[in-house]
Amino acid sequence: MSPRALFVAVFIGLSLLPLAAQADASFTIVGQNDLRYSKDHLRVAPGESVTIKLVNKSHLPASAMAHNWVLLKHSADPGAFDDAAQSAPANDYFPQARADQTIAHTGMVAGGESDTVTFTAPEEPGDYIYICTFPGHFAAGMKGVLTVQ
Ligand SMILES: [Cu+2]
Repeated sequence: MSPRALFVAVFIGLSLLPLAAQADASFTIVGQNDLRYSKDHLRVAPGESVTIKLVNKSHLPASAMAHNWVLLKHSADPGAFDDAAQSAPANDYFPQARADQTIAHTGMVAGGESDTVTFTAPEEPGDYIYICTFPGHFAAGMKGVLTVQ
């Protein structure tokens, strides 16, 4: 590569960096003892790279107050998915047999801990539901909507 071609390549690369940075969406969501996500509505662009950091700020033991974040496909029934999750305590309440109904999920996070997941937003615009599958939490309202538009 000639010095001039190298210069042009580097220039183009640098000029694309801000675009790449803008194309990423990053959210920190906190769960505590109130069985709510601190953010119950997220907005992203189709095909965008999305990073979710779930932080559990509860001081209760993990057996009493852990949280996860599970983003469901449109094909999934949230209630049925949550029912199935209750049968999977050994897998942190994530029903592996229904993994194909999810777009992304974090691990189950105990108080004082966090987990991060990065995924590609669906290309199909619409509202996608996310839920916490720790026993009782979804039923109590620990859910939210990720809007792709
Ligand atoms: Cu929870």
